[in-house]
Amino acid sequence: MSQSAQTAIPVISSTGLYTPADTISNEELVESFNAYADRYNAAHPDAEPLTHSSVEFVEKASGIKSRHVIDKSAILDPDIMEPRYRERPNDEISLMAEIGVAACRDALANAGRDIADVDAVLCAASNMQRGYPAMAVEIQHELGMVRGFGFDMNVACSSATFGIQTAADYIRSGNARSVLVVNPEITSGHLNWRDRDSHFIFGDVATAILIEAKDMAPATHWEILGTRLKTQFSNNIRNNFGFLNRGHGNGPVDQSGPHNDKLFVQEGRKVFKEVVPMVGQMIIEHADSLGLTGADLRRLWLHQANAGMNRLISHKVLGHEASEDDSPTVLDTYANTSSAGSIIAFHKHNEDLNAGDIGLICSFGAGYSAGCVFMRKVA
Ligand code: CO8
Repeated sequence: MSQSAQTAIPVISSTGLYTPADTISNEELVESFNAYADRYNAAHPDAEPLTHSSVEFVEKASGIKSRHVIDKSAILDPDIMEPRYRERPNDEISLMAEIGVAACRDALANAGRDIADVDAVLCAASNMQRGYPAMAVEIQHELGMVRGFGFDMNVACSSATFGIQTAADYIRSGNARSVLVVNPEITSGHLNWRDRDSHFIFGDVATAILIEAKDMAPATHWEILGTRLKTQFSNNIRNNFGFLNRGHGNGPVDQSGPHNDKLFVQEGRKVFKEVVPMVGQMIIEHADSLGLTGADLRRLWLHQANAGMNRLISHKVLGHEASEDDSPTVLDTYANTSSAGSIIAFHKHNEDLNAGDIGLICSFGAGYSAGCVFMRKVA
């Protein structure tokens, strides 16, 4: 790499989005859960009875009204309550790569970028469809990249921001000049739709972010001013699904009941209370290190997990109640899409800003993990 490549400034050239056509409203979701609970209670008269879910609770506690999923019919069938995806042969693209490719193509088109210019693909998501070959390598192949490299990375809800910092570091060091970070999140595959505490939380989507050296970026782009990552161990959000589970000798897991510890579980109230101050403090300290205050920030694109969390974090950072214009939400229609949430918010709500405006993409979630990306618009 040349000397100029080693000192390149990383920018976000574009983003891309793939949204599944199927949607599930809170009303549909709660109706199906309550039918399941009634059937379970009738079939298990000696067990602790399951309590109905409620549309009012879901919207009030989370801000979620609806979510997109790849296939709604089996999820809503009280006799199944799991997604059903056709098993694909090895010579057909996998489902996770397919939706990732769709988001990447959208990002490439939005930047007017030829795939031949792209050096690397990082597939950054909460769950990977398989161990190997890496999803990123399959996406790279499907996009028609005949050089470069790809790998997978998982930092749960913070996967996208960790991917952005990794890509930005490659660009600063000269190891790459154009990097696609792609976040295919098929959360429906790892959500326990029979668990009243969490059945409403997640949705499916894929996002992609094209991070490039400034000298090759399109005229309109977002210059990355600084990135910062943080992790702090917590058991409050867990996913115990893993390849060693069969080694425990417990036999097949009973899928019929409401609680299945091999799927997503969390202590939502504790997460809320612990993550809000952690993230607020992190944003303020990072902004300060860049010579910025809340008053300098035109918009916050926060992780989309809970509307109340975002209200509190925005208030702490901006010093006043945030409007939808200050801190847009997509939670109402997409629900929590893990790492993709803040990127969807950015994708849908950045074009109206002006040259010189400064904004922040911020993620937070399991680990705990959190990531900040401060940017200035260039147009
Ligand atoms: N319907 C009706 N009532 C309900 C329901 C329901 N569906 N669920 C719970 N309740 C009841 C409870 O039983 C409780 O009743 P009681 O007071 O009588 O005991 C009452 O409502 C209050 O329950 P909670 O305290 O649990 O409710 P909260 O107000 O805390 O709201 C939330 C729950 C919405 C989950 C909230 O705590 C929250 O959003 N917390 C933040 C969570 C968060 O940000 N998590 C991040 C996780 S995502 C991530 O990092 C990576 C995940 C990777 C993807 C995985 C793919 C699947």
